[in-house]
Amino acid sequence: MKGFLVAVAGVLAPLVAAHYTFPDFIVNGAATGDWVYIRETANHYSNGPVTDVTDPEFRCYELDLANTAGQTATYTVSAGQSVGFKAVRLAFNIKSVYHPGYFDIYMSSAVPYANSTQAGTGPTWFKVFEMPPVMQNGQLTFPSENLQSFTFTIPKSLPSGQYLIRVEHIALHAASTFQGAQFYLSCAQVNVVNGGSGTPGPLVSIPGVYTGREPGIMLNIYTVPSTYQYPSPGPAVWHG
Ligand SMILES: *[C@@H]1O[C@H](CO)[C@@H](O)[C@H](O)[C@H]1NC(C)=O
Ligand SMILES: [Cu+2]
Repeated sequence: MKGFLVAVAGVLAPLVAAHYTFPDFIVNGAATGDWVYIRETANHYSNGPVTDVTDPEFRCYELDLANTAGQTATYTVSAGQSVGFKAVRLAFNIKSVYHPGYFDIYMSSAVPYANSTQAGTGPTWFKVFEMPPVMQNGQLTFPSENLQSFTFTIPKSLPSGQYLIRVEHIALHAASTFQGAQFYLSCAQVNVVNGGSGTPGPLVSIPGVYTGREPGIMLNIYTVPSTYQYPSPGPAVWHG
């Protein structure tokens, strides 16, 4: 039996070990169950990435574009609270992001509700968090690599209301050609209370925010010069 398990793992590992999903929402440090407040993604089993940034599935990668939103619960959180996402890698259930890449989180107001399929279909998205590659001692390094939990504070000035929170990890290990970057993503559904009167922005559409040819998306991470500064794709972070 042991030999059989090892043999199966050996066959499967090259297919799935390198991929991951973000099925768990984190509130105040505690992770919720898989796909409860996060729309179940089409790659929930394969863990494979999105590579076409113009695909409607680039928004939230739902298992079912028409129905998954309505089947997902909405978590009520306060502005100023710490929330986030936990990564899971299918193989051996190791919880972490595996590839070198760029990590960020977007939010979008959700009309009429976070559980509506039409939520987030306009130019309503703004970036709230990022963890870019950084140059260290002449080496490009990736702070998000091998992390399992990613949290940020919902700005106190964010107006109360229904929102989507979209996590995105852009894996860059094979990004030197067009569509070589791998996008791992999912969307949480939240109802923000105790908010303020801030104006989030800049606002972008998803899909639409990227062409796939940005210097932070299409690049060879192994050949950059020691003076290289990674250019984050997409809008600047809104801090509230
Ligand atoms: C969608 O969210 C709204 C607002 O929270 C809620 O009233 C409604 O019951 C939800 N729909 C489903 C199908 O759960
Ligand atoms: Cu992978």
